[in-house]
Amino acid sequence: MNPAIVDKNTIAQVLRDISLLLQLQGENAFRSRAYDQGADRILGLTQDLGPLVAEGRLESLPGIGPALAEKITELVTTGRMRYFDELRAKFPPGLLELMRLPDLGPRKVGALWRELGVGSVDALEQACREQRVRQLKGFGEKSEAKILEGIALYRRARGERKLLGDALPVAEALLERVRASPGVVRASLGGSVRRRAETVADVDIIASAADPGPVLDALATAPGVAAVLGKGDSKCSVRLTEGDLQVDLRVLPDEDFATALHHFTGSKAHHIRLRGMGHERGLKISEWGVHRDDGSKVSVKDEAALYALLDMQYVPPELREDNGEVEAALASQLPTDLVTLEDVQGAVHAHTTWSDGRNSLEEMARAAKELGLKYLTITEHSEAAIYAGGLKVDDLQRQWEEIDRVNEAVPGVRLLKGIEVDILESGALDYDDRVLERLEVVIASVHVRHSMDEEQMTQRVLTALDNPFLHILGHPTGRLIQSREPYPLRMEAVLERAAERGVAVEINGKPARLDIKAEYVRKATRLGVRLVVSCDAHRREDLGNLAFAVATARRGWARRQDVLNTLPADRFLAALRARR
Ligand code: DGT
Ligand code: CA
Ligand code: ZN
Repeated sequence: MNPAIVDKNTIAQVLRDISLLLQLQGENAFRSRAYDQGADRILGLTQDLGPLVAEGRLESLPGIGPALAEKITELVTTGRMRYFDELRAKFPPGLLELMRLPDLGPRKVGALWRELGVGSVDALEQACREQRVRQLKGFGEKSEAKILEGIALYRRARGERKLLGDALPVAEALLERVRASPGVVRASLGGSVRRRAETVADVDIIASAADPGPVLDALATAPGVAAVLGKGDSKCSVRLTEGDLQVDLRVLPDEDFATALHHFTGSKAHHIRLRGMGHERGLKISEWGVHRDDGSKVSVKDEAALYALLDMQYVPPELREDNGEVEAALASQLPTDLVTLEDVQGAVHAHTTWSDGRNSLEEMARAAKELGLKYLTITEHSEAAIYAGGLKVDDLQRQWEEIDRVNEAVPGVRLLKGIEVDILESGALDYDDRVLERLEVVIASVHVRHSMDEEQMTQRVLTALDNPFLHILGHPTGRLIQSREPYPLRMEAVLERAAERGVAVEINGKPARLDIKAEYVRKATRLGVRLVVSCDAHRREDLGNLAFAVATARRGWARRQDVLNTLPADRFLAALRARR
């Protein structure tokens, strides 16, 4: 079994839940603490869990005894832990959720349950409204109000759409579990996750199998499932503990797989267009497949066949938004060489312990090499970025020496000497031109003073673009999805100037940034702006952000030749230097 099916986060969550349930049961603190410590140990591991489990080395880790090691091994190798399942079965299923409310731990939840029979968030809300909670020892009128506030907060957080970066890894792990379950012929993610939307409401999975039963069970019993919301003959919906994410799985006969996958991938707007085109050809396209006017069913073996039926090019999921892809596909003008993750040769934008990153230069180099990357641009913050440990000019020389050492020590991957230099309020860059000209990769970004008006901010960025030593404009709009609006900026003018000056524009792959967004990527490519996909890494694991930058590039119809870091290192550097 693929160890990724039960990742470290899920294991830690299961161990923490066991600790909570033991406390609820009134066990001594010593026993429950062992599980919390185990969870900490697992999360703190730098090595992969797979080999540790396979070689029976788990219990050699401090803090993990033989009994705990055995339970974790069972979870990793079978996807279940009987001890946890039995413990969980002793309580109403909603109790664990109650303990996730702000200010409610095992002691209070235990009292609410034993004294008032409260076993779910809804029941607790009702008990507070009926003023029954204040009658309990240790609770009062004030705590009722506070609990109600906490419930509202908790529900609001749950109602929010999730970042793709949080949902995708969880979705992929569950997809693997579905794939590995008995009788599965094909399986895929669907919905907004497959289209790589910036945020998603839930995860959709579509699978084919002659007998859906065991496949639906595989999801219902997956570790990390907080509640099974519904289970029928062909569909199962669950809510996960992690991020309160809902997952819908549909299992169909394989002959219906392609059309169902297409339907549940969406978007709805894209479907509506296709349905209209089907109609003109005497074909009825629906959730149930493609039917002729006489009611007979057209066999559709895969999604490509569906588009072929409509005399159009295949449309990749990331483009299915009805913003021109249908017309382009009919006219055979859809790009067939959209950039892929495999095309990307090197990662742009990485921080290390030299500024506000968590891993050393050598650790980052090794991690990049493991991912098959040929180069990584090291771009620490500059002097003005005091909050982020920005480098003084003197530091640069010493860092270059270390980069040279690492480049010798880790063959096969090359660290490029760069900087993420602050764009000051005036539009000047934070280092002197004489310093900038010695760097291989110069990214310039706005980090402070977001509150300028549109005209001031536009002038600030345009001035920066005029600097002859600038190569790349970093996270150009400064937005943080769901938490910070982009600063006001005339994007059209910025992209035009970037095209004019030959400055590349970053597609930042950090899931909360995705900056520039897909819509601007499309504008940029139309204007002939050169792009880079970046990971904005502050730790090893962030190198994976490249996938989100590539997804954004694809959603913006960017082709391989639009993205400079699809080039080998030497040609990439030459392209950066070829300013206009
Ligand atoms: P989300 O979940 O809000 O992030 O976005 P989606 O696109 O994943 O939406 P979801 O999960 O409600 O439905 C998945 C796909 O199923 C959707 O993209 C298209 C299809 N679908 C759902 N409801 C309808 C509908 O009423 N009409 C049509 N034509 N398609 C639908
Ligand atoms: Ca969805
Ligand atoms: Zn930055």
